[in-house]
Parts: sequence; C-alpha cells; structure tokens
Amino acid sequence: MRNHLAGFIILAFVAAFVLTPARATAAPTCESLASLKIPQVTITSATEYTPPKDLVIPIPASPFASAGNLEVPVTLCRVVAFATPTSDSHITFEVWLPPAASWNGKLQSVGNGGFIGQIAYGALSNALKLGYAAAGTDTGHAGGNDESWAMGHPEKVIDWSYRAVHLMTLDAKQIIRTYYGSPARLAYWNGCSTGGKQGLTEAQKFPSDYDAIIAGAPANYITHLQAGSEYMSWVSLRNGINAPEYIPPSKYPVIHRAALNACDARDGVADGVIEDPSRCHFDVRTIECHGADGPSCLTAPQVKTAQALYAGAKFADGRQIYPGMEPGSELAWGAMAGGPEPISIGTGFFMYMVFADPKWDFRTFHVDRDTRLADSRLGSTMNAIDPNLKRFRARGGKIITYHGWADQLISPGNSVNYYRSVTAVMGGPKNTQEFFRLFMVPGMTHCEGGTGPTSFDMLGPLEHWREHGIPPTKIIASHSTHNTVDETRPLCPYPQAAIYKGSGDTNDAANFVCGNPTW
Ligand SMILES: [Ca+2]
Repeated sequence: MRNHLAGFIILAFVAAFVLTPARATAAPTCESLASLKIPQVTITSATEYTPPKDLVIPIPASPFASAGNLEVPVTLCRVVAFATPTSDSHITFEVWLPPAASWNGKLQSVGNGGFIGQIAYGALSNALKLGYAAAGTDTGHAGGNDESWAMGHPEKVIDWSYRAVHLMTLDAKQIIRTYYGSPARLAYWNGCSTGGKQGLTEAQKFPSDYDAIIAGAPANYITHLQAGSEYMSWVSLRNGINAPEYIPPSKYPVIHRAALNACDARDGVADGVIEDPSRCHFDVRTIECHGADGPSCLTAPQVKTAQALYAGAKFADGRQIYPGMEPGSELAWGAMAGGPEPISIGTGFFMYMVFADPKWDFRTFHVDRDTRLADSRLGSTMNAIDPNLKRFRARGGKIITYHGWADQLISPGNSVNYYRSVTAVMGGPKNTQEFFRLFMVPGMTHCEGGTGPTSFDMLGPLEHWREHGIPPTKIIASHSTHNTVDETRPLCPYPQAAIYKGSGDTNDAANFVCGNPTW
C-alpha cells in the first residue's frame, strides 16, 4: 500500500511538472552566470565582450608570454572559473559562449600542449568563431613544461592526467545548459599532443563526456614517451657535445638526404617526402665515413647514435619501450639530440615526477630500470593506453587520430601501435574503422609543419562522420607558398597510403588514390 501511495505521489509530481506550462522566463544574462552555483566550483567572472567595442580580450600571463590581448572578432560570454575537487587542486577553466542566435548547439573543448599549465586561448577562439560553445582548462596548474609543479603534489598530477578535463567537461555542460536553457546536443574534443592524449583519456575513462574526438599526435603513453625521449637525449648527450657519439646538427641534412635517397621515390613520387617510412628500411651505415671524419659522413660512433635514434628505447630483453624516429624526421632531431642540454620535458618528468629529486642527473638514466619505475609510480594514473573503447563506440562516438610521420617529439609509431591495439580488442580493422580512424601525415613534424602538404581540417570530416554517418575515406591536405595552395594530397585511413595513379600532376590530390601500398 505504501509503495502504491509513493508511486502515486511520484506520478502526480511528474505529471504536475510535465503539465505545468513553461514560464516565459528571460534567458539569463552573461553576467548572471557569475552567481551560478556548482559544487566545488567557483565562478570568478562572467563577462560579455561585444566587438567592435570589446574586440580585444585580456589573456593572463604564462611562462612563455607576458599577459596579453587576443582579438576575438565575435561576441562572446566569457566565463572564468576554477574547480577544487581536492584541497590541493586549483583547476582553472574557461567557457566561451556565443550568443544563442549564433550557437551551433554544440560544445567543443580544446586540449593542451606538453605540461603547460595554460588554457589554449587561440584554439578556444577558433572554436567560438565556428559557432561552438568552447571550453578549455589549464589542467590544474599554472606554469610551464618543466614539471616542477608536480613534485609533492600527487593530486595535481591526477588533475593533469584526467581529472581537470573531465570536471571541466561536466561544468562546461552545466554552464551551457544554464545559459541557453538547453544542453549541448553534441560535444567535440579537439586537441594535439597532450591534447591528443586528453581526447583518448576521455574516450577510455569517461566515454559519456564526448561524442566525437580529434586526438592529434597523442602523448597517450606518457611514461614510455618520456622514457623514449630521455633515452634519445641520453644516447646523444650523456658525454657532452664534444664526445665522439654526438652528432652535430650540421650533419642532420646529410642523414636526411641519405634517407630520402633510400626511400622518397619508393612511393612512386620523388617529392622530398616519404609517404610511409615504416615501409622503408634505410641503413644509416651507407653514409659512414670511410676514412677521417668529414661534414658529409658519420663516424662509427655517430652511426651508432643514429641507429639508436631510429630504433627507439628498448627494455634489456629487447622489447620496445617506445618507437624511435622515422626516416625523414632527421632535420628536426635537435629537440632530442641537439643539446647541449637533454630535452627538458623528459628530464623534468624523471626529475620531478618519477624521482622527486631536483638534483637528478640525466646522465644516470637507465632506460630499463627507470622506465619500470616510471610505470610502477605513474603508469596507471598518467597513461591512456587502454584499447577497450566499447563504451565509447556503443554510444556512437567517433575518433579521428592523426600523426605526422616526421614527428620529432612523439614517435609516430606510437599512434600505429595504439591503433593496432584497438583493432585487436574491437573486432579487427573493419569494425574499428567504423568508429576510429588513424590518418598518418607524411612529412609532418609534431602536430604541424614539416615538408609537403601538412595543412588540413579534421573537424569538418569528423562532424560529417558523427552527424551524417559518412566516414572519412580521405582527407585532403595542402601546402601553400605565400598563402597560395601549390600542392594537395590525400591523407588516407591507416594502413592505407596515398598512391599515385601514374599520370597527371603530382601536386594535385586528384591524381592519387587511397589504397594499400605494394611498394
Ligand atoms: Ca615520396
């Protein structure tokens, strides 16, 4: 009887709620969002900027730039807030809201780079200009790439690893609901490098947060990525830049030319770009000096160093820790191997996060032992390598990953490895490609730049896929000189590559097809 009564009361309540006509309440003003109450969140400010009156909005200082101004040519409601899920947390985030009339009904959150503790304001602005409500976070700390913020702050490491983005996402969605009176109909993630890792983390850990994800050059295997980076610096620089094994950067073009000679034309087009370096087996011994050292050859110790950079870090038993550099990336080797100091992001990782010792010396780095230590101390918190994306797929989620084949900071083989691990768990390549596609970008360095056509739009194809069910079978990349496009080429879903049809202008994407290479 009591249950029936309770049921009746609930029904009556629901009916009253549903049947009550919506009151004609005025939409909340931007400024009124400042008084919105969200648990463990403080809204610092909510300010409307209307160009041309308020074309320029102030941006806080970062370790890399003084406080500045950003031109945002569209009206926005800028909400600045911070979340404090733990007593040691201070996760700053911003939500930029276009006027209701120009809102596309969607959220786009933007990712970060490295361990940089600052919101990616330029990316926020780009999303806003497309009609998105946009969100970004500083990942829970203000500061730079040296990871010193992490020492003695395990909660901040968790914030950086996954909590900041997840909470920002929930809070941004609530702010959007409040401002527009309806929820975002779809949520997109857009990031490269750490931003790529953040996207994959969301798909793995919080699959309800996003409907579609762009995960560029993902730093998703953080412990092994940093071990791999530190290994490359250690191999090159442990005895200083006057040691026999050090390769002076003046020789990088020599190695690059030799790699191109071995591999460039194999893909059918001698264009200075290796379409798929994993299919090319360049032997750097071909440029070993026959006699004395010279500017156009490598000494025997330098050959060993180059071989180690290509091979990447390995455990003592030979298992790969992290892939190495690909043939074609040589011009950008300075980041890891140019010195005189080792790569700061890798050294900072071991110094502050793994060993919590500001006096730690990279010359003591032991790749097998220290990778294991990093894994045991930080792997489960920081890595985003879970190939099980079933929950994300089940709700219609789509992922595009892209990675430059000449990436000098995050080895492209890592994205291939993750993609393969997903196909193994998600029912093979065909089933995987129904929701997750990887586009390798020949010649591209970390996230952008490099040689050849490396400009592209991943967002449009992802929208088309998620919202209209049309998967991207190719994505056209372009190269421009003085703002004029002078080369286009299709990017292809891995393991496909762009194959020249054999006739026509090789600078025109129309003369290529995506297919399985036989070269
Ligand atoms: Ca080529």
